[in-house]
Amino acid sequence: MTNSSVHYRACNLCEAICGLEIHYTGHQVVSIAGDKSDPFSRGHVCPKAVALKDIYEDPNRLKKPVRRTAAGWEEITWEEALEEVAARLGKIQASDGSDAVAMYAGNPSVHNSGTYLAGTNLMRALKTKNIFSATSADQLPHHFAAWQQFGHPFLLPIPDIDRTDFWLILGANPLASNGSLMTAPDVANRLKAIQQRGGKVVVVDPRYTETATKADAHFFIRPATDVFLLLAMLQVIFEEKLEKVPAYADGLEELKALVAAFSPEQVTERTGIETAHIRQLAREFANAPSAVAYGRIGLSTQAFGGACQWLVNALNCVTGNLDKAGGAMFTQPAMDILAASKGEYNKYNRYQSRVRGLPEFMGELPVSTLAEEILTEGEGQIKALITSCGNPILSTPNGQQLDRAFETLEFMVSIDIYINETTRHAHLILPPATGLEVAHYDLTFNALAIRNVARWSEPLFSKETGTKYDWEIFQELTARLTGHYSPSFTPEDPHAKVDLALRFGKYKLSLDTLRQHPHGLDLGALEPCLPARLQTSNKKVGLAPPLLVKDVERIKKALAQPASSDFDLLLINRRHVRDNNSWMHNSERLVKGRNRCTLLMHPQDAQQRGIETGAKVEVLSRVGELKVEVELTEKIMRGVVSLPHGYGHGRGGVRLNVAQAHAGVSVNDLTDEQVLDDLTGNAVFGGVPVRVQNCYDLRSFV
Ligand SMILES: Nc1nc2c(c(=O)[nH]1)N[C@H]1C(S)=C(S)[C@@H](COP(=O)(O)OP(=O)(O)OC[C@H]3O[C@@H](n4cnc5c(=O)[nH]c(N)nc54)[C@H](O)[C@@H]3O)O[C@H]1N2
Ligand SMILES: Nc1nc2c(c(=O)[nH]1)N[C@H]1C(S)=C(S)[C@@H](COP(=O)(O)OP(=O)(O)OC[C@H]3O[C@@H](n4cnc5c(=O)[nH]c(N)nc54)[C@H](O)[C@@H]3O)O[C@H]1N2
Ligand code: SF4
Ligand SMILES: [Mo]
Repeated sequence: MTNSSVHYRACNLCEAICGLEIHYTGHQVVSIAGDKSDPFSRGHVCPKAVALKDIYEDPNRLKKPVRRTAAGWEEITWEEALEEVAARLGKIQASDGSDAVAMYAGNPSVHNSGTYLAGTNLMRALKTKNIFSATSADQLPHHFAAWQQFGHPFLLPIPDIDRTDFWLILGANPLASNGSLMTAPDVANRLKAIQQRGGKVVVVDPRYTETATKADAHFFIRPATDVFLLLAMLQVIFEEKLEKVPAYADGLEELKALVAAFSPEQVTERTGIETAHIRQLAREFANAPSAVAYGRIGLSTQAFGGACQWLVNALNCVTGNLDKAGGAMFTQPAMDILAASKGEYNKYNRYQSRVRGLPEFMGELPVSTLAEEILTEGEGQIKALITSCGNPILSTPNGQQLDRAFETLEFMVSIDIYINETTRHAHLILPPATGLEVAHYDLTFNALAIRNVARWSEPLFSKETGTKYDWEIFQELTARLTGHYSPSFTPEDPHAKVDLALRFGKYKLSLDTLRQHPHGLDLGALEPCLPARLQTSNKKVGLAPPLLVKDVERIKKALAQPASSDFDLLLINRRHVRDNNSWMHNSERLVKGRNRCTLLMHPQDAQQRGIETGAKVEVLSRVGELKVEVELTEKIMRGVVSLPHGYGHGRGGVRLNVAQAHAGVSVNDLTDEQVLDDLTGNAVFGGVPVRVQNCYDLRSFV
């Protein structure tokens, strides 16, 4: 490595934002390792970091705009592509109205500051109500609860795991996912440190996960019943007078009255957790010197996602653990996205989706309604679609229906680096420079980190001649769509905004200061900041906010009358440390080894159905069916089966050579776009009713 140069940057692939030390010569990556001098990640990386090299070198990655023709994809110039996109979108909006053009923004939008900063302007310029994103298949319930309880959807409490004495993890598997809405690189060692200082970690999950194996206790819970468990824990805490409620909390008496109906006895059967265990869990949580409940995607993507996040916040608050070291705390980031977005996101139900009448939240509509908005004729029908950084075909409910819907679009353009399951439907694909070629400041994840941190990443390699950054693409499109384009138009680097925000921020930093700290800056542990930082009009934390209180009726109904179904198993999802949603299976080093796209099933459930390990089974749900290899394990609860999310690369027309050789099946060919968290509109992936049978059963039946 003597002749190589070294570059330091943050890994932008997941929320852990690990510091990287990259050795390179010329335009060749020699090695990628953890940056031991990064005070936050301390040298930690996961196997995905090295895949940044694979993405950089990937022969399937697009570098020039392409147009779909009868003879296949043809490369065209940027000028031609951008003109065509603007002209076709403009024409459709002129004849069918603004809403006829929709946009979907996917997850990497928030991992790429250029995209994030420039993308919203394009959304605004479209003047369409049909804005969708991965948010409504992910963390929307967290924003909803934060808006209702703390006054701003981005005021998200972060578990202070470096100081807690009791970490209750529900519906999250940070050892595989590396954490979410909790930027905490090296979560495995942080978890171990809790135990080493005498603390405790408890996991509640229908699967005995990688995180559960490291925890002090694990409880199997029946999918989508966490809301009952949380209500019962609160009931015990109030009944036994274990609460320590801060003065700035509002609605305590109302909350007490609401939870009274949910004793452990009432919820034990539905949750599958013994009453004694619920009581003990509530007591231990309330009596710990400090404790924090943390519920992530397994809690958000269920029928009571919003209520679950409300009750997690309530549990932290009434036990005196909100805004306290070792509890759930708020960040005070160097660039405060809260200040930058005051008023803009506190919006709910200003308009509804056309077909199903689903409410808007934060300027978006639920992605579960995208297909029907395209397929249902009438005024306001979606005729054209822009996707950016997204693969909704594999990542949102009922992917097969979306496949059919996208086929009918008059025009579709994708801003993306690959021809994948979604973008193969596009008429044009506009590929941005990405990864090691871009500058990056983690606007979102610095603001969700368990310490106040800041870091700036310079591009390692200059982008190739003739390629464009995502922000250049967005700005050129926006200018054309709004009539502000002229041949002299020059896009402006949006990171100037970051510099400005840093200068005016709490720590008076600047991009130059950050450049002098290539390993990142640690700005200290999270500090108490309530009630000052609250954005509610009465400067109080709402324990019983009106929209959530209203949802309790639905919860009561669900407890009294469990839905009956012809489908006798409940499907949940999982992540593996070498996956990243749907888009990193084109790296050989990440997909090699044993087939990971298997259906996990309990041996007794298998025996009942005459299924043996390694067998190919048929999985059926209301919306679809697929065939997959089964893997028997006692690490999954009886009555529950699990598939990974993000596979299904076997669809025709995909150009991902490595991923296609490890195609797997898409769990979202089974998930149901009609079943939502009715309160927030979030997609439901946990507890999808399915039936599983040997493939030959079906043949003999026919
Ligand atoms: N059943 C089920 N479904 C799920 C989940 C689940 O757990 N179970 N998880 C949900 C969650 S949490 C999320 S966040 C969503 C993710 O849903 P999406 O964000 O829609 O999907 P991804 O698979 O992340 O696709 C990312 C896309 O971005 C492209 N891309 C990568 N880097 C760049 C870049 O720099 N610029 C541009 N323009 N494009 C880029 C990739 O090629 C890919 O097409 O999926 C959700 N869907
Ligand atoms: N390696 C890897 N890392 C990732 C990603 C990835 O795809 N791969 N994706 C990134 C993204 S976009 C996100 S949002 C985060 C998500 O990060 P996490 O929230 O940690 O996601 P998962 O690992 O899917 O963990 C969800 C857990 O919920 C459980 N679960 C399912 N249903 C229920 C239920 O009803 N109740 C309870 N209590 N548990 C349930 C599942 O068994 C699973 O263990 O991960 C990020 N990091
Ligand atoms: S944990 Fe996340 S941020 Fe860290 S190296 Fe892996 S993918 Fe990158
Ligand atoms: Mo996500």
